[in-house]
Amino acid sequence: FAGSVFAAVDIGASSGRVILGHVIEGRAELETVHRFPNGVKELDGGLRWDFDALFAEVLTGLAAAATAAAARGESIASIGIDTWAVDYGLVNAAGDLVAAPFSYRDDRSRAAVARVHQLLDPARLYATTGLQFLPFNTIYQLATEAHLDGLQALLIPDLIGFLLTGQRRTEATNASTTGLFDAVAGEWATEFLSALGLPKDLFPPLIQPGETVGTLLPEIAERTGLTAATKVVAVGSHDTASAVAAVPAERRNFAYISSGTWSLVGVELSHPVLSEASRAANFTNERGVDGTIRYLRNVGGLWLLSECQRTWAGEGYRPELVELLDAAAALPPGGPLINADDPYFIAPANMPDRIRAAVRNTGAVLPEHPAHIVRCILDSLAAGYARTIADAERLADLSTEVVHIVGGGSQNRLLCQLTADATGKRVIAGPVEATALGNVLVQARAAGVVSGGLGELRAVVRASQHPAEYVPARRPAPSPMSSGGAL
Ligand code: ADP
Ligand code: LRH
Repeated sequence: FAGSVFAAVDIGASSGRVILGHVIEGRAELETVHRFPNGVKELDGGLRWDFDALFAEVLTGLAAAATAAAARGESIASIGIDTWAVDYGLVNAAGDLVAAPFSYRDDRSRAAVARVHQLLDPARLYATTGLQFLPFNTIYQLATEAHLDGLQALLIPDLIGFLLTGQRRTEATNASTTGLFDAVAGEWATEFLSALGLPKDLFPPLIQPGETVGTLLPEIAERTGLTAATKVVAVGSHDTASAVAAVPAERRNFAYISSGTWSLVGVELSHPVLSEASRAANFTNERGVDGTIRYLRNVGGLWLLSECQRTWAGEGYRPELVELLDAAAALPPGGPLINADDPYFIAPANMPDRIRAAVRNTGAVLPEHPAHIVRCILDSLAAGYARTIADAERLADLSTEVVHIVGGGSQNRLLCQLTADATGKRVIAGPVEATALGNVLVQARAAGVVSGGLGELRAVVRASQHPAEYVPARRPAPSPMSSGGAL
């Protein structure tokens, strides 16, 4: 397979990219050939994703990938697709998307939660799906749909795969975020579909990471310059599943934080934890690559920060991110904290005001300057990470020695240091593009370029990058001279 490269289409809530991945002699090299912004839009009376624009970016990216590969005398062996979870597009029998997919940030699903819970007790839902309650889980979104007859729901990466190949499948790691997937059996929880009056074949059949979805439709091959024999291979199509697959862990006892728009904080298990205590702590048992369980919580994320930046930019204040982070780092520790998980922060509206209000509710005061808001966000995230890792250790009955931070947020040195301080554990930061790397590695394994399980894939990640390390700040040693209070 010398000379084979793989294309990863990786679209997060804040940006997308098409990346070429080479895996040669146990090392992976990534080359970003196309990058584009993403975000929710007010469209047709709701917060939606501009899917037509996203799909056009995917085609532009694949064309750029074809050109870049050809320039090196290589050919693209396959394409893998991953995006954020939970959301779906509805497709009719003719294969047309009937509307732009809603975003999980649209609040229409909130009203459906009580209705779903009347039909399906939350304890029963958790015992089967093991899914963290989030008001936007697919199950609640589907409960708002008035007409589903003759339609199929395709999760976003599956929708892209369908438009590329004409094949309809549901990739299993992402299926596990719907609230309609049995965490133990690894199959659809069809009894929940029937209880909600949803068609049994609402979702296409499952496919596992590493299996082939299909080959490119002739018109897609023509538009991108790829050959029609190019395969689309299922990867961990839930972006977090691909990111966790590329965590460069050396041993088994590690915690991870996939840090971007959201922070997905947890551990990897071989079996789900479906206890009431786990439900009370709102932990999720999402499916990982190779049937692993991503036992984690969705803790708030850098959405809080990027939304503040958006608001400030609207007011004419546009500092570089690094400038804001440096100013926040210069502030003393011990400032006010908010609960970054509060659903209050889900919608896109004036974030600095909402953070100030949340701080006021705790009885504290946040000074006016943006640096204080940034520091409050990062302190609150780090506190949330520490709490969540401690909860995961307790609930899954294990202990971790190291915290791996991957994704865009792994570049945030202040956040990494605050996380080391709050957890008291060593933090290893990177890769930034773990998601695309996990995507590429699953394709490379399907092509026979690498072999083995997640341990072997992670060894490739370790051989391919230089992570940054953060050690917990040493607490000041108690001084016999100090007048009191020091521990
Ligand atoms: P998603 O996949 O959810 O769109 P990413 O993993 O791309 O998110 O992470 C995006 C976030 O990473 C941004 O909101 C930003 O806070 C952070 N980030 C990106 N670049 C940097 C950087 N150079 N330094 C610090 N943080 C960064
Ligand atoms: C991160 C993510 C996360 C989900 C959220 C909807 O991009 O996929 O794992 O909880 O988006």
